[in-house]
Amino acid sequence: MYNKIKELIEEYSTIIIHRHFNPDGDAYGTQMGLKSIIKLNYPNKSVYAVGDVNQFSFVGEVDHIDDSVYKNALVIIVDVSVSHLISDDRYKLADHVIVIDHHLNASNVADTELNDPTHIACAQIIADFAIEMNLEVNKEAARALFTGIATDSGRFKYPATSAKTFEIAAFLIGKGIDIQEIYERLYTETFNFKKLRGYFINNFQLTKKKVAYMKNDLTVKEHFNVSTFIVSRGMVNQMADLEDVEIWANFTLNEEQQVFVELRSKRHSIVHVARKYGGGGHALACGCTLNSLEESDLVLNDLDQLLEEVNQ
Ligand SMILES: [Mn+2]
Repeated sequence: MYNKIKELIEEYSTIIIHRHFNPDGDAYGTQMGLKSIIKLNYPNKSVYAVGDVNQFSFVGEVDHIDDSVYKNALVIIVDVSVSHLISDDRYKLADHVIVIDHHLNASNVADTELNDPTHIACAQIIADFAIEMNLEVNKEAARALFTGIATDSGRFKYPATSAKTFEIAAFLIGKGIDIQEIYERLYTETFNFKKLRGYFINNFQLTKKKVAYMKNDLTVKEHFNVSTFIVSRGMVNQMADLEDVEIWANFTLNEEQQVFVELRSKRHSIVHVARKYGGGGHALACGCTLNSLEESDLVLNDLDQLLEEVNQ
């Protein structure tokens, strides 16, 4: 599959790279790292990165392009497979769409698909691709890809972190990147963010099977002046690393009266619960969307039942 992707990159003169909404370090890092690698190895090609921006924009600048650029272009979508999560739906205008992802979802938009969940980060796939295909990687690309790997692996801590992860990290560090600069960017918090963490630590609840959870109505984001995304995905792991807590869940209402659900588990796969409610993701880190905070109890009941079954 690496060969096929390289051939497609070589075939097209215009390449536009997409990724998911609310980009995390991996989505951003993969996108910017791939853009740098293609530009470095194929200087005559026009390469663009598009999508919404947030605090991870230190990794690289997005491009603002006209619809006409998509004519006869190759689109590469990274770190996401399914249409409703892709930032900027103009990928539909492209001549050919490649999806490169490591989530457990089949793509509904790909002409060519590479999905390898053995990689802890999509950025790890891109680095592996570059190494295997003998493509040059410069410091700029290495900085972006290292950011992706460091963030999606929870700083080299999550279970899918492998020997390969460290080999690739070593390769990227060898390109002269400043790890301290990257970590300072990743760890610096705003005053509100720090206070919000304290709020979570002080207020989470437990079900009878000790699923830790928070239900957040709109007052939480308003009080701390942060986005729904920060309250939701940004805060779920404030309930991690708790004694006797195997699973934790974060339910966050938004202005459209939808509830974003973030589910995490220490060791038991929970992705089937996310899928039951129309969501998906990784075995131990996944999510879904509900129509009201009351429905949260259905999810919590399913998680309690799961723990009852696995602990029998
Ligand atoms: Mn990822």
